[in-house]
Amino acid sequence: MIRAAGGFFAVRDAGGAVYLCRARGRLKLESGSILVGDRVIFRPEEGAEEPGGAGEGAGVIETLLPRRSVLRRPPVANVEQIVLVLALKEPAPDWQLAGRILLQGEREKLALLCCLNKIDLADAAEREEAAAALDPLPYRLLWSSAREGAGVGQLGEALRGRCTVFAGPSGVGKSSLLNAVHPGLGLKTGTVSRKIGRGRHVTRQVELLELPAGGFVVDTPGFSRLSFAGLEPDRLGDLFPEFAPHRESCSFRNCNHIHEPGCAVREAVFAGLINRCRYRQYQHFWKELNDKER
Ligand SMILES: Nc1nc2c(ncn2[C@@H]2O[C@H](COP(=O)(O)OP(=O)(O)OP(=O)(O)O)[C@@H](O)[C@H]2O)c(=O)[nH]1
Ligand SMILES: [Mg+2]
Ligand SMILES: [Zn+2]
Repeated sequence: MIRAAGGFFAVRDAGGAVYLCRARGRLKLESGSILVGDRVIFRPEEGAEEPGGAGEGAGVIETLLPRRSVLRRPPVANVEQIVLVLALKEPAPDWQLAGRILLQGEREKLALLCCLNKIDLADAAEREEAAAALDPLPYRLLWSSAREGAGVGQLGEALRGRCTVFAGPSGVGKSSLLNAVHPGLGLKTGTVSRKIGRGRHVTRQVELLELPAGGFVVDTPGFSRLSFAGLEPDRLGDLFPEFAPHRESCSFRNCNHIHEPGCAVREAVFAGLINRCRYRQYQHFWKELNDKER
């Protein structure tokens, strides 16, 4: 399924033809039960085997196939990789939101790439600040400018042959970067409000696009809030990959790395081996999850 449109689901078949489908019975009851990226079995409607003049036929979705991965926000199924896009400026990076997106990716065991965009707008101090926020993190980092073309070639390489979702706040340049990689996509891009320093939610829907160089990409509307659902606080530490080399050495087997004595993760934070901001984020998320449980 490549796009939801007014109660219909646009489904692309193996040959690239697109069918506007209704969902059958049980499948359509739950809203959001079929996500962009979902693989489905569908039956073209009588007389619609040959997609019409607009290149679109009609059909009915019969079955939803098992998912390899699912993200809640942006809502998308079966992607292999998340490109988290942040702008160095206009709007300034939201590390808290970034952390939440990374956690979703870790939870689904997806490849993660952080793209710091709009480097053309930032001075050296601003770049350093961003680098510090991400150091040392086990994620691939790409500095880019959709406007001037920096990093665009590498981004194209990272997308080739894979199924990737772009995620991040509104106005950071997700659609602009995709256009820079593949000008033929012709995605609509917007402006950032000077007054409130935020994007204007130009991309309105989640849409799966085929890349000319092979692979698929999902452009998504930016968002600014993301809450955790169904995540146990005990599991949170597992989703911070930089804790992994240390947590085996914690005195307690089920250490929460909050205030237990002999916590090797906290020691690593004090020793500068784990990014302090990321650890603070961990504390913050842990508290949030515990408050929710109670
Ligand atoms: N200076 C500069 N501006 C950029 C860059 N990338 C994007 N922009 C501008 O930032 C604004 C927002 O870009 P979009 O691509 O629409 O941002 P988006 O992340 O897709 O936003 P939503 O669709 O609302 O989520 C546009 O005015 C772009 O021209 C960049 O690298 N440098
Ligand atoms: Mg966009
Ligand atoms: Zn610990």
